[in-house]
Amino acid sequence: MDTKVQQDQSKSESRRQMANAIRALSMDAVQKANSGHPGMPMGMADVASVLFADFLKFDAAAPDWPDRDRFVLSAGHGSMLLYSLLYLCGYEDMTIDQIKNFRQLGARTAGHPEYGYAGGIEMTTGPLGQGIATAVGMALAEKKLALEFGDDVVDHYTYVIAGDGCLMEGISHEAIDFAGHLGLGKLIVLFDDNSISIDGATSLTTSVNQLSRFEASGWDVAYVDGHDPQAVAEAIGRARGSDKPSLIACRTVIGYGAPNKQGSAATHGAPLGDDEVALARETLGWSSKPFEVPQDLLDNWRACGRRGADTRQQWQARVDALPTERRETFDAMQKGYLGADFQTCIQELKQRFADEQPKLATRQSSQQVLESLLDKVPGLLSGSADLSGSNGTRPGNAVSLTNEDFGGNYIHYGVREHGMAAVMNGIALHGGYIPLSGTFLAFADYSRPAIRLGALMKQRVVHVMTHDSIGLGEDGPTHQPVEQIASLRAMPNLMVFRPADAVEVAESWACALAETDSPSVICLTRQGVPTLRTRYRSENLVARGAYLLREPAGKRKATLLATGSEVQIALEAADMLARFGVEVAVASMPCWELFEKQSPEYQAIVLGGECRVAIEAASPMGWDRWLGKRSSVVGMNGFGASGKAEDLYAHFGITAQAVHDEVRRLLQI
Ligand SMILES: Cc1ncc(C[n+]2csc(CCOP(=O)(O)OP(=O)(O)O)c2C)c(N)n1
Repeated sequence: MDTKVQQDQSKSESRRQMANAIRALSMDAVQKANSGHPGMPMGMADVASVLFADFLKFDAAAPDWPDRDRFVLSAGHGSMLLYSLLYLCGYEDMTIDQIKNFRQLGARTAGHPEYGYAGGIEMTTGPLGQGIATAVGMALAEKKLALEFGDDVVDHYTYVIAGDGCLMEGISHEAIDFAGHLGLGKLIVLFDDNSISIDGATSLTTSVNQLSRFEASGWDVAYVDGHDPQAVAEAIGRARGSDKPSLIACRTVIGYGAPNKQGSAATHGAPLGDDEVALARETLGWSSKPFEVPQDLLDNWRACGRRGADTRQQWQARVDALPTERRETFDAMQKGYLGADFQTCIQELKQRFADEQPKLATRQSSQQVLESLLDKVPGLLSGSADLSGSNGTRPGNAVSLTNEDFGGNYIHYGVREHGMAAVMNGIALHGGYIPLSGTFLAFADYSRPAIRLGALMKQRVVHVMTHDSIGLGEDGPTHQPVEQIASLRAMPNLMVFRPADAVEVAESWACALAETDSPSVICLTRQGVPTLRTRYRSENLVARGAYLLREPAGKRKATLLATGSEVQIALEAADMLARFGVEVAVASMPCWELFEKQSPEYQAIVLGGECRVAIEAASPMGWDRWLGKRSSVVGMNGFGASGKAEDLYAHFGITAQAVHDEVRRLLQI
């Protein structure tokens, strides 16, 4: 046997041993927790060992090193695969006690990997398909940042492990199509091609040829035996050389090593059982006790964890040697700073809007705000799901990012709302850019699962959602959001803004961008609205969540609470009531989540006395939290209709007259 063959064989043998450590830890942790998914980690252990031992650029001592390769476990149910790898490689957060406490309250080893719980977890998966789509955003950000700073500073791959489930989900279509179109050559997906999901064989539910599907989307594809380390290594090596994204279908046996259960759905999501675990130990030749890894093997793994340390130091030296301004810009973009001119820019916009008092749709004033910010905020990356002209996310100074030129600051996401939201999460997680993009508010439902993960991971992502009520008019009830605002407000960590005029739009943008640990939705009108804040004040009133826009001249009899385009209706109603001798206050409430954070004293000042009427052209659900006993909501109690905006407001009774009548009814006068 020649030396090369001998070397290859001994390397493969070493990788198999390393993989068995993953298998043992995974089956033991699931067994101890009496819950979890052993099948996937046992099946993909060989592939993961090759990836981590021979390819992945990382340094376990520096999980946040910006130029590390990203590894996304899209098939998040196989979390023990990731936790085993992090422990074996010596990540500080992942101790053996964490592995022993798999899935227990307070442990870093949650059922599905949770972003922020431990270094080395690049994102939160769980909902299948999100990982692969988020990874597209990471790879996109890498390619753009590399263009901007050069591959001396930015040069890393994004690897994904995805299963049948991830590839069945619709979002995978949006993601792979987009990645293929953009030619994200440093995105490499390792497909756990085991033909098993929970219900049994995937032949029950799908006949798709994944290789053909990916190939048709512009990917390079390969097919390997996932239990042959050398074949896996060769395929990854080839994929790294491609200028297209790559899919490597790794043929694996789910639960590999469990003699009676491997290859069956029984290993997918249940402990193997003590007897089968014991038999698996025999089959794999694993004689160590539960949670013990032989020292030489652990040493091998720990050496992998340190493998990237030199590379990282060399990278740091190159960054340190950059001209000062370049280095400062790179650091500032990594930290997501908004730039020195950000606050001045917002104040100038507010001053201009207050002076000029334009009657503009808030989507239009938002476009003006963005036009100013795009030049000032480094790394601001706009886009839209094919509604650029309608959403106002593409101001005149936006430059399209295309597959030929990544230099632009505007992404045409195509008609892919779900994929777009996930890609934005990936861009934010990667670092370097601040993503924002637009669609219609009614289509928030299409992107909701990704918005939710962004909220769970506390990522600064801005979702511009226009055409925010029946005020959009003739497109009718399919396009008129009714329940979306309430449902978005129900989502933890998400800030929902519904500004009333141009000044509030500028302030909403200031809040959304300055808040680095929450995503935002900015709901904007299609129809024109007057400027209501006609006197310039430097204070950001939207940051209070709600504030009194009109205070009564005499004793306050009631308070009108409104958001967005309905604030002007509230003001008209207040005038009508004043003419009748009834003094009411008008509170604009552009962001409930921020109002919630105010002191009870401030809240009491805004909310005023007992009698309150809320006005919002949307589902009344949720308003009761701000209303007292004598109160009501003027809103939508069903779907909208097709017609002119003003006719629709009259038809659905969302008018100043209706508000006036409601106040008088409540006051019994
Ligand atoms: C959006 C979503 N739907 C359903 C689930 C529940 N679920 C978790 S794993 C799984 C089956 C996945 O099959 P596969 O990707 O083949 O994983 P394997 O059985 O090979 O581990 C399902 C339906 C989920 N996590 N996310």
